[in-house]
Amino acid sequence: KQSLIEDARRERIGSGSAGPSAGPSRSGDVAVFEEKHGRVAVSVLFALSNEKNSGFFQTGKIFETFEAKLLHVESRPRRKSKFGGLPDLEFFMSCEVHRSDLDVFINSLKRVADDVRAVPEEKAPWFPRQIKDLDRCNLLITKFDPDLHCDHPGYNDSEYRKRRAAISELAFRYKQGDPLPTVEYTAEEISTWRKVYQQLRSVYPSLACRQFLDSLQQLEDECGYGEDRIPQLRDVSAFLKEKTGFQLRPVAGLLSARDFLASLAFRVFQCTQYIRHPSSPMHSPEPDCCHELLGHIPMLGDREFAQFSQEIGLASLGASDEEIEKLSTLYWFTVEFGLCKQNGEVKAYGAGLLSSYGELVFALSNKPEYKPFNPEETAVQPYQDQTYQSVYFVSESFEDAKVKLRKYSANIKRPFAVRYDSFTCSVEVLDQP
Ligand code: HBI
Ligand code: NLE
Ligand code: FE
Repeated sequence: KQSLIEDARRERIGSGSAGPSAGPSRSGDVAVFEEKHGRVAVSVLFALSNEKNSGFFQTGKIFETFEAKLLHVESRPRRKSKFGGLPDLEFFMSCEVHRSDLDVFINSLKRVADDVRAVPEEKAPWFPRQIKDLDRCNLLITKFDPDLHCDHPGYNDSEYRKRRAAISELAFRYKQGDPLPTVEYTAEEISTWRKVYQQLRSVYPSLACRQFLDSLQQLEDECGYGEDRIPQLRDVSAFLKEKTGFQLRPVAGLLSARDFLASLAFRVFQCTQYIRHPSSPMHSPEPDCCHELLGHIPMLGDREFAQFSQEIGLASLGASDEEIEKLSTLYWFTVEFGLCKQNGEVKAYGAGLLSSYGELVFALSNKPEYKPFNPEETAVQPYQDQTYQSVYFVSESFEDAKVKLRKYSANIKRPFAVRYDSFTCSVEVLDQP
């Protein structure tokens, strides 16, 4: 028995020195469904006869030898053993192993177990399992970069660009669990904030939804919101944590939709900390602290809405690129630009509206087109990210939007289901029945 393990170890060292194998992630009859940083997650099904009890412990040794990190273990009785004793057991194990070890690992299992088999699992993109994995969700997309895009209002303003770079640096250095960085805002930045705040505050009572108004009032009473100072992420994050369990993390700019949505699954909201250019306070095509603090934060303080946001996030984990595109469009027409009915009137709840005086007034002016929110249709509606939307979707209520989204998410094809465990801030991955 010992020699078997020794063989495995030797083979492992041998194949390890050959370097990581390139090419497709399918190895023999084992489906690989995740890959990042040289480790892959595999699901293996095998059977062990119960005549000799040692089989299970031998497979255990193999997992140990290959430093396999177990993700899931299950067993079930298979059939009565030939000798009429205890039934044989069938095992299902998911684990992470080094990519270069995969073949040898499987071959080693085949020597001690019967019917080592593939679990019909499709390859799914990597996704974070624990809140600290969000440190790896940092793919920025350069869409409205003041350094690269000549129509960005800050393109010709070198002071502005320097400031943006310095604030971005804080986000690049941030690791999950660090205290949130504070920014000493300049008088000019505060003056931009003041303009934005005053203009918007005057129209909120007639145009914003009830949940937003309630939450903003609390932020003004308890969290230092007001026109004279730009709230710090640290204070706001502590406020939200108490209200809905959401917390903030700093981000340097627009993230890939996949990374951005993934953080929502953990009730983490990625927030920019710089402010828009002073030349265009009433609308900015990119997120900035006005957008996060005025548009998103009050909504994230509402329990129902927080849950809606997290559910979009959970639905995105491991989804295909096409599904991510649809979820991100759904996010766009709800969380960013959504309208909802309240007491017979239509109100704004989307953050992109609640942070842009120009678009907020436009969206509720009866000029654009309005459609009822319906995930299948909304998910494929082309959208506008440079200027105002030409169509807005109206939900009956958050509850209604949540129920519809849940139905939609349940139809997304994934070879597994996910469940968030709030005690450990981690995502459990379950096999789809
Ligand atoms: N990144 N920082 C940041 N903020 C957003 O609001 C944001 C993003 N990346 C993608 C994105 N929004 C949209 O694609 C959503 O529709 C997901
Ligand atoms: N247009 C919004 C604003 O001006 O605040 C920002 C939208 C970010 C998606
Ligand atoms: Fe946003």
